[in-house]
Amino acid sequence: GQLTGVCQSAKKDNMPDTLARNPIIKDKYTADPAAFVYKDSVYLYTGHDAPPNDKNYYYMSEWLCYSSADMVNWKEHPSPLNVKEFKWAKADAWASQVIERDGKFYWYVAVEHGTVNGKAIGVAVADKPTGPFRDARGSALITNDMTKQTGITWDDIDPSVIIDDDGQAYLFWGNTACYYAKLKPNMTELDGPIKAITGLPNFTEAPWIHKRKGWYYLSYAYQFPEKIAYAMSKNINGPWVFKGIINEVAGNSNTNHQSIIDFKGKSYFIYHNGALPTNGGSYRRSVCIDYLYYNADGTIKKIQMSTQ
Ligand code: FUB
Repeated sequence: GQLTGVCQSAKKDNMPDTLARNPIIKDKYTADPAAFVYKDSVYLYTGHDAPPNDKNYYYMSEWLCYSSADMVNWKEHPSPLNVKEFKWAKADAWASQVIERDGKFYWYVAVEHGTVNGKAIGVAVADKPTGPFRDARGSALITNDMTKQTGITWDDIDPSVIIDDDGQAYLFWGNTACYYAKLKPNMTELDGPIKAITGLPNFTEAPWIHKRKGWYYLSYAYQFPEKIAYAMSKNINGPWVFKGIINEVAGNSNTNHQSIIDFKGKSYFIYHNGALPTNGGSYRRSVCIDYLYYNADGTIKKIQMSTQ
């Protein structure tokens, strides 16, 4: 597909000074970004908002994949995954995240389950970051009857995955309650109980787990319309210490859904707003990227959104 980005004069390290102008994808509505760095590139996975013209709800049936070597020029790859790939699911290609382990790529996704009432989390696998991805289990990894904290049917959404330095993988997810569990080395089965996390005030959804310089960071959507807040811990099992808001409500979008990465020496905050001029809003969202800066003590400075 045709892509965006402004051409910048390259510096010595070949990284341009500025980012692509937000929103970075202008020919489709994109939501729920999840980025990861593999070899020399960033791979960015998004949902695809596509409701009928006169409808306002989350109508999403496929995920999209983009890559960039400089955070400015983004290449679109053919959609590597559709909700139809999960035979046990019936709809809703909601938020997701991809991670690599031993040369395979695992894509954790939230969908609507076909027979267990409510949302569920599945996992797909591929040999390349651009797919094609195939259902890795033939069944959901997490279903609504496995989590009892909230009484709602949509608390099993927004998976975020990390492989710690000791090789242990963890899955975080949730809406209203934030859950986490260990994953087996095969990345497709839980390895132990599901636990609910405390100490995250106004947790709405969209947990994103990352580790940097010995600190674990758990960022998440706070209140509704959503701001993005975060907590820090020296231990992935907590206790988590709330550190405040890093991003305000993203313009005219009720949701905000962040992804945080380091790439080639800089840190990035990737999120969505509703800034596309044609019908952009809460159900027609657009992925944006701005710089993220850490303080010397590891805390995160407030994001300066370059577009609302
Ligand atoms: O895109 C559908 C839902 O909206 C996601 O799962 C949430 O994080 C919110 O962005």
